[in-house]
Amino acid sequence: MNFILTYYSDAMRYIIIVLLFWGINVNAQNTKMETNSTKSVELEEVIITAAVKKKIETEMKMAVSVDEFLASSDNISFIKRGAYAWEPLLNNMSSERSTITIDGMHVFGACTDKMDPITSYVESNNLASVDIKSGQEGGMHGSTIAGSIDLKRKNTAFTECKEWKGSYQTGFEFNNKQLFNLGNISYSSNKFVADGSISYRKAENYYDGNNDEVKHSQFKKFNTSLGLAYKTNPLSSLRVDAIFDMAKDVGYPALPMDLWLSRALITSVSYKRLFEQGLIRVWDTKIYFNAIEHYMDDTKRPENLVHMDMPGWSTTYGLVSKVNLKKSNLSSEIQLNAYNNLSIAEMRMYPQDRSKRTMFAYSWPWVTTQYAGLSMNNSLEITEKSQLNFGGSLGVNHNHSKYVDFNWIFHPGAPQEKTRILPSLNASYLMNISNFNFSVGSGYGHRAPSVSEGYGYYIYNSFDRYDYIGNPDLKNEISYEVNASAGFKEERLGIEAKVNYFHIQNYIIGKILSLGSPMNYQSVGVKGYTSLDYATLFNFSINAKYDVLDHLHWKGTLTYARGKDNKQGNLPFIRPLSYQTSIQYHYRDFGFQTSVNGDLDQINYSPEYGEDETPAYTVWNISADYTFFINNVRSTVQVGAENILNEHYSTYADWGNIPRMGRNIFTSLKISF
Ligand SMILES: [Cu+2]
Repeated sequence: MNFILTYYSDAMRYIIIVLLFWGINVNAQNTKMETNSTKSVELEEVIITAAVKKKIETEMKMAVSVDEFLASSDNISFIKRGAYAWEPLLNNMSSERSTITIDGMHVFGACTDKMDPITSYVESNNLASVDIKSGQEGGMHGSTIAGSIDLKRKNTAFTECKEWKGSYQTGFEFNNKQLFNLGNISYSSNKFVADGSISYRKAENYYDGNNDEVKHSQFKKFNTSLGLAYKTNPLSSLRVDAIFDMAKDVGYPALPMDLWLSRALITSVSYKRLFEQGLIRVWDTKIYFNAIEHYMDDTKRPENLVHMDMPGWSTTYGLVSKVNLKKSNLSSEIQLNAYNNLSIAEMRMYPQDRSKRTMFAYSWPWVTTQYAGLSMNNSLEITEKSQLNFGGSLGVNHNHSKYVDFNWIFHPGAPQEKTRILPSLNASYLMNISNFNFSVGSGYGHRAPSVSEGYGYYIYNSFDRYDYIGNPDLKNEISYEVNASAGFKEERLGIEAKVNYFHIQNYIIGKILSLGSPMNYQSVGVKGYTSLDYATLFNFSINAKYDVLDHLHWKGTLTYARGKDNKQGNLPFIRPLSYQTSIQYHYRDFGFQTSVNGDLDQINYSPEYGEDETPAYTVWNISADYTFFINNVRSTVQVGAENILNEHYSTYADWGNIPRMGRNIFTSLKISF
């Protein structure tokens, strides 16, 4: 696999470099022409994608990382182990409880310590949008409890005339000396489309609010992607896509080790067909393959007396096939998901002398997960002002552990294979009354334990300092969910409140095991994954925006969450009351924006799961930009500062209370043609 990845990376780099130069040459000679004569079906499709498209930038910053962009969504929070690869929590639930996909493709991280959430394998310049769905509404891509996050890649539409488009972004962030360069190019014609992107980021250690260096917080990331589409006939097209991502020398200040190298190759071939009439409107099928390799490194930490190499590999192939149907006032979407994943993680222990290996174990003993599921979503327009959405899915999940002996140490006689049936149902009702809109909904769904929860062996968790052991016999986690929303909208003012409540049966969490001794000298004991009878979770958010003047906009968000176990104890990683407010002002080609965000005191923390009380904090940010044109080239420059007051803080979800970045001045330039 190593060989394949290296080979692909070199080949892809070459192709992209050639494409980039070719693009620049051809564009110089190409005169642009406007066209209105696209087919109606294609137009319809373009409009749909245009409506979904949301720029990957936040109010404050036009050049953001994928993590920074996700952080601007009010139902996503993060566990942070450093400056890189934050673990997204949807509805205050850990990433095992949500499905995170790239264009519907399942990709699984190769790190037992969650250093590599899927969001770390894409880059902001190869994404068009991120589709976040809460709870069982997110069940289209497979079984879930918290919902789904689908990262949608850039995908240029066919055009009547030949067209070249491109952009280049560069920037520098002063706090951690982060330099980034992101380039994009696309070519489109009537028959053929090509999208290419390339990016490189390099950052050194960052400094906290006391101007102290946070050691081991550096990173380097290279990412490139290529997509080629060919129109096989006026209504169908074939597309090939690939992403290659490589991170090197990434520090995780909150963990006892760093990352030496992680590589991902994510590929797919898809076929899409549109239908001009009849019940079926769109049929979209994709087969995919992705391979991830992950190598940790603890040799740069002087406190480690014994060294452990913990490499991991995750290989997935799968199929997604989707049809969109429409008949009078009912539109439906049916999706078939099937995938096969193999997760392997090794633990090799060495004394100072690396020629003597003292121990070997599989922390993921070659665990295969096979999943196949059929999902359906329907939306029925009852009247012009009311709509009923309903759907469900049925999935089969099969696990196999090749080296089951490791699982037998704590669970003697546990079966080597396990098959689970994962059903899900959801319904919601939406209504508009003049300027008001309301919705109520409900959901029910199962999920299978993750590879670590089911089959993990001595996975060290530096947050509570326990080694975790998986249990192959865990029951399915079962979620019962209700949700509601109410909104008001008029010309200048918009306000929306959302609430959801989850009752999760067989909630999976680690509990101290009396047997077994810790393997790592830093760990204080062994915990086994077990099921609580139930746990409950409540999330609330309110969003408001107001156009004070034509060019002066205000926005505000307030979120609150509460999570409890079956004994009314607090669940870990639940965000305290948090707020965010921003003002944006435009004058001609100038833009100014300022924002304040923060969390209140974390009162409901959980000492049982390693948490302590985190005090309140407030962060103030400011930025300004200027846009100008030179011929047809649009350029924007931006200068700003995050955490202007240099507040020294860490959030409730900062692993090991590592302090966050202090004052950070950032500059960026974006050129697009
Ligand atoms: Cu790792």
